[in-house]
Amino acid sequence: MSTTQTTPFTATIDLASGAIDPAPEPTVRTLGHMRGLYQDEAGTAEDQLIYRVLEIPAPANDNSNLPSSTTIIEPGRVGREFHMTKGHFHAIRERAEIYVGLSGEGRLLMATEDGEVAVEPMRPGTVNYVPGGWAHRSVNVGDEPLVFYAVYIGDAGYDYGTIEEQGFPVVLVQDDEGGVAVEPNPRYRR
Ligand code: M6P
Ligand code: ZN
Repeated sequence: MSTTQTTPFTATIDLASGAIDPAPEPTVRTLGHMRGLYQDEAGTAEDQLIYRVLEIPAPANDNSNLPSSTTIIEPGRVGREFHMTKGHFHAIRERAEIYVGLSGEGRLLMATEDGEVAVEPMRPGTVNYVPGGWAHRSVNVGDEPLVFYAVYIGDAGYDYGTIEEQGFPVVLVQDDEGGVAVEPNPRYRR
């Protein structure tokens, strides 16, 4: 793949809110966009805001360029489960990704197709490395918005279908004392 020539540019991120200047069109995910991903959706509203993604585009979808984005996950739960992203494998499985925590408290849930699991902390200043082959989902376990910045390879692509069909091996739920518990996902299937 040849290197695509691009022009240098600068964007600005507000570290507290995740807002980007110049402002891109946000990708908005409500509960209605995530049906089937939570364990207990009884009585929930289609328009419950879960998260937004703001992308700083890279000029070409190739393996020489690095698009990046902020994600803002609202605090809250669906049943006992904390608000989270859909989660995905990369369509090109070996493509890696970097997450930088900006605001709030979260967990980065990762899993391989063999069912290996990792749960890493996310808070201001954390740098999470997502190796190739690991599906990734971020989870807001705090009382404030979880804001993080992600950088990925331009041609990585999104495979949401595998997670929609199989789920992650574990779920992150609020326990009876108000803490964070990692429990086996009864609906997980490999
Ligand atoms: C991070 C990156 C993005 C991703 C977003 C939301 O910002 O990994 O590529 O789109 O999180 O996650 P998802 O696409 O799984 O909803
Ligand atoms: Zn990714």
